[in-house]
Amino acid sequence: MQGEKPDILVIGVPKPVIVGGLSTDFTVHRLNETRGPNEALDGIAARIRGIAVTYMVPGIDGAFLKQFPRLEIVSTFGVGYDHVDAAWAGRNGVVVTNTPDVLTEEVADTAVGLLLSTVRELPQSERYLRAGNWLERPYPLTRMTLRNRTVGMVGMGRIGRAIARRLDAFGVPMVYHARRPQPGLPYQHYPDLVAMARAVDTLMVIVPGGAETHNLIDAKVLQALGPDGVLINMARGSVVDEPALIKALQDRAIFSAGLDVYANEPSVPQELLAMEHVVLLPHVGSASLHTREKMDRLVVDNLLSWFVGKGPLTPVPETPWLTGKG
Ligand code: 8YV
Repeated sequence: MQGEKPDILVIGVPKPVIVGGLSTDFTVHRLNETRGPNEALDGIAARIRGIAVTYMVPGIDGAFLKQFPRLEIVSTFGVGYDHVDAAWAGRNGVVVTNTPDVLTEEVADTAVGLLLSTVRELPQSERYLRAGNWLERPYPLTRMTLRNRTVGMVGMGRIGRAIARRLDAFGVPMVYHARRPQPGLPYQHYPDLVAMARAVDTLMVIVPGGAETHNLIDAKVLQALGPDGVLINMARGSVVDEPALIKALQDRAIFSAGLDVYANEPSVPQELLAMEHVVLLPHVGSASLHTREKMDRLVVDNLLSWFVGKGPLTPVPETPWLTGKG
């Protein structure tokens, strides 16, 4: 990189791979993570040309971003970027990048693990053994099984396809709901989500968060899924109407749920915690050292690539780089 080092603002936990990776080529400033993104920027705002977001810090919106008159790029951690107003950035000539692909297989592995855990009650049977109950009698046979289930995929993007590949190998029939049918897929496409929920007994939710998918899984969808129904959410808490899900579980309108994400993380509703038959993971879809390091590295590499003039490596669709406005 030639000339003066660009000033980068790091928002969120100062991860070593990100802060260390940036420190040679950039002047790195850190926003105190405990005070969130809206604290006073102590006169550095005018110098900032790039922002690195190290996890899902909420509130990276237009009002926040417009404090930086020289801002060129926001490089955020995670494939989901609903915490960044990418549309505002796109309209204002700011590139946004995320970290797709490097987490696809890991999240798909976790999704299948959560599905199996939920239908075969694996966490519950493990708790049973630890409590010494096996010495008394065997764990009860599970009412649910993956055998004879049909999975309705809600979303068929990169991670959805990786999950589908795994379920194909398991011999599990699948159909999918996506805005448009996708060429080359052997599964039936349902344009109508309620109709798909009625036709299957298992939903695997793997769509992006944001306004378009807010409360997509509502009371009507859960009702259509029915009393043998299992809901797996690997996407964002915002995609599921959480109070409606709690009511459906309490009323046994559906049988169970496996959740990796919640509306108000890291807080999980007491009603869900109280349900023994529901499997709750603390948003660990991509959370291995192996994969998180690749995601952190991609946050850095997007900034490096941009500032040596090679363009962003993984821009989001709203970014001017793709729409030709930049
Ligand atoms: C992360 C994710 O756990 O990539 C995503 O969209 O949800 C996960 O990989 C998330 O970004 C939390 O920081």
